[in-house]
Amino acid sequence: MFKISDTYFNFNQGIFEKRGEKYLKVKKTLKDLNDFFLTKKNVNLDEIIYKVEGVIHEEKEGQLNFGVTTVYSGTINEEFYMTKGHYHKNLFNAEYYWGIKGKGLLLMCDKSGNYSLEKVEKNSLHYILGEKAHRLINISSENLVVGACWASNSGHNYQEIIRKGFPVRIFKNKDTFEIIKVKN
Ligand code: S6P
Ligand code: ZN
Repeated sequence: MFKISDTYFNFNQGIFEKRGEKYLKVKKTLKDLNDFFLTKKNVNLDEIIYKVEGVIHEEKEGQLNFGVTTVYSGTINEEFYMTKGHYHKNLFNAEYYWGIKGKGLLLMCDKSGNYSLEKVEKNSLHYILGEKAHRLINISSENLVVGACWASNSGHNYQEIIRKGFPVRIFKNKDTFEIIKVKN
């Protein structure tokens, strides 16, 4: 049977040009992220920090999800906009990220507190091993757009991040970024 895909994705721009049946979009505001930034800013809680769009399948073994995350540009009390960051509930499930637009960092850590930071930019490819928590941070004045592919049954464990956090945080310092170590 000849068929035209129900989804078209522009890999240069990170835009869904045709949205199929499994297309999903979520926006995360400061209200959703208040527990994740180091300090609170209780004004404008409706400010959008990032959005995730994707082709999301049932959480069943063997299925794959495809998505794109857009982290907007900005800071909360000098800490750069970022995603919540998570471990996978299925801890051993790995994931691919790749840079599409903008400049950012991929912060990863394990439960023993070992961390690494990778520069994310157009065409950079990142393999996130299972057991590594992962967070995207936008360190520039334009949107950071990052593609992702992961197993549909991975799940998200945010509780561990709220409880313990990542070992470092990324702050704006003049025209660049500063890595601040935090006590957990
Ligand atoms: C899912 C994948 C991404 C993130 C997205 C938002 O495994 O890693 O789609 O969900 O980048 O990040 P977070 O930490 O708020 O879920
Ligand atoms: Zn993930």
